[in-house]
Amino acid sequence: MKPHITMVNPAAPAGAVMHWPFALLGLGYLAAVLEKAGYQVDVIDCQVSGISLEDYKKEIEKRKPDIVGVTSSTLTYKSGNKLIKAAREVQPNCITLAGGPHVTFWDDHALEECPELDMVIRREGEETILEVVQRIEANQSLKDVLGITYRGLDGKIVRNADRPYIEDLDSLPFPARHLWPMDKFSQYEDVLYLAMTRGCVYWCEFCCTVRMHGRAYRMRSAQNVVNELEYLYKTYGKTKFTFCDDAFTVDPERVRELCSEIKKRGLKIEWNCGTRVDMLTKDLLLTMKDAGCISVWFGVESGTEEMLKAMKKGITPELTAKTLGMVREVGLRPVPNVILGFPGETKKTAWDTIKFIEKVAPDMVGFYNVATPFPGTPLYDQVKANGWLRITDFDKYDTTRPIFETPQLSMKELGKLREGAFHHYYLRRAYFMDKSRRFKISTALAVGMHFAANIKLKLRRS
Ligand code: B12
Ligand code: SF4
Repeated sequence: MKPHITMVNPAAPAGAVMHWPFALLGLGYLAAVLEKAGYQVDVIDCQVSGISLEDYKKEIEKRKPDIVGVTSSTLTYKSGNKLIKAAREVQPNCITLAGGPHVTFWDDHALEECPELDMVIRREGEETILEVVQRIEANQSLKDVLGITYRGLDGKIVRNADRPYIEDLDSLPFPARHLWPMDKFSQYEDVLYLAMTRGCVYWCEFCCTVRMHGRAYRMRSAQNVVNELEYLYKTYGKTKFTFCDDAFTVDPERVRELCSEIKKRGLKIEWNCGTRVDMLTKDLLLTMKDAGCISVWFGVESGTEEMLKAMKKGITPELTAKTLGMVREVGLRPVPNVILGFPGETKKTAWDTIKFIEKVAPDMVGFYNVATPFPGTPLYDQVKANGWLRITDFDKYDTTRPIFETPQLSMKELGKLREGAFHHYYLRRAYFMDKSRRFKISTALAVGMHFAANIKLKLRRS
């Protein structure tokens, strides 16, 4: 009989700062590939349903899956392990799999820390999970399946060789969003998520993605992406989209093809995307705007040359300023993402960055993240090797909380810097004097709130 597979997204730990839920692309692609091969698949998304552990167990008891596959990031790793344990408790014969950007680099630890976990599927999962499920169905050995780490017959952990990445991304079916309660997402936002590319050629010290999805860009064709946009519009009636790519504009020609296809098919949509500051021209931005783009996310990371060098980001503050200026000039919104507290950061470099962000994106509050050492990254190795790691509880790795300290910056100082960055933004003269906000009660409230918080912060500091 064909195995029945339940895919699970664990809830974020209590107190973690999280984005609102949506149909995850990773799990969606895996489910779609399995469905296409004729398997019965369903999803329990604990973030979306908010179910308790007891109710989750009842769901597993009801569904009786033969295989349970849990996705996890570093932040949801521990919650994921609890769900694997619980699945085994109520469905003792089920086979348990884990995948995602945490366990890929924590495979042997995961198998040691969670005895109920049978296998880790490393990196890109579509081809591997299909082969694993087919082998389980045929009762065949898993010993030569690429991309898995598992327990051998003698109980020893075996790590098979890596699997090559999928080159033809058009060959993948669209994510199986129908397995999620899509209506429910409208209460948070009206946007659907998709991706055109996988991988990256840069090698930033803090980044997990390029080590997950490979040091090369793989791309879907413009036709294939617009087919998905059209399908999403027809199926869910949505006209707003976010591209989750790390460097959406890596191939300007592909982006132009995409924009021209959107126009050709007459799609009246709005979308945003993320990219690097060295991958845009004014002309490309205008083409994107004309095809519905409204804002562009950037990994700006820092406003200082020295921190950008330390991160091996491969950009300069000058280029960031120029590109963000260009984005504003053509009438799009630049959204800067910042990392504070990378090794080498001092109070001065952090404040230089905060002021830089306010200059290059004066209408947007920057997304100030705290440098977080995710396993598998050089940052993690550096922090461990120097004995700087202070928080080993992965439940705290939500990128808003300091995890390590360096000789230049304590965790307490870093926490205050991040808080200070937000207060500073709202207390600027520029914010208060902005014509669009000047006479609004909400502006007065925002400024008042941050003013009070700033005084509290200063009192605490003194
Ligand atoms: C969209 C996105 C989000 C979305 C959705 C998250 C998600 N889980 O999909 C939102 C906004 C919610 C989000 C939030 C966060 N994110 Co985020 N996010 C991304 C982003 C840009 C794209 C994810 C994606 O769709 N990728 C494409 C799909 C196809 O790949 P995938 O998700 O990796 O899935 C494949 C494999 O991992 C594997 N796989 C995954 N799950 C499973 C399960 C099984 C059983 C198997 C067999 C295989 C398998 O197969 C999948 C298909 O190939 C990635 C960067 C990236 N390019 O991946 C960062 C990334 C995943 N996020 C990251 C971070 C840090 C966060 C936050 C902590 C930040 C924050 N405070 O908001 C939170 C934590 C979220 C959580 N639930 O744990 C880090 C994770 C690092 C880590 N080790 O955990 C990444 C890698 C970015 C980075 N540069 O480091 N994020
Ligand atoms: S942070 Fe962005 S540019 Fe740097 S390696 Fe990761 S995906 Fe590439």
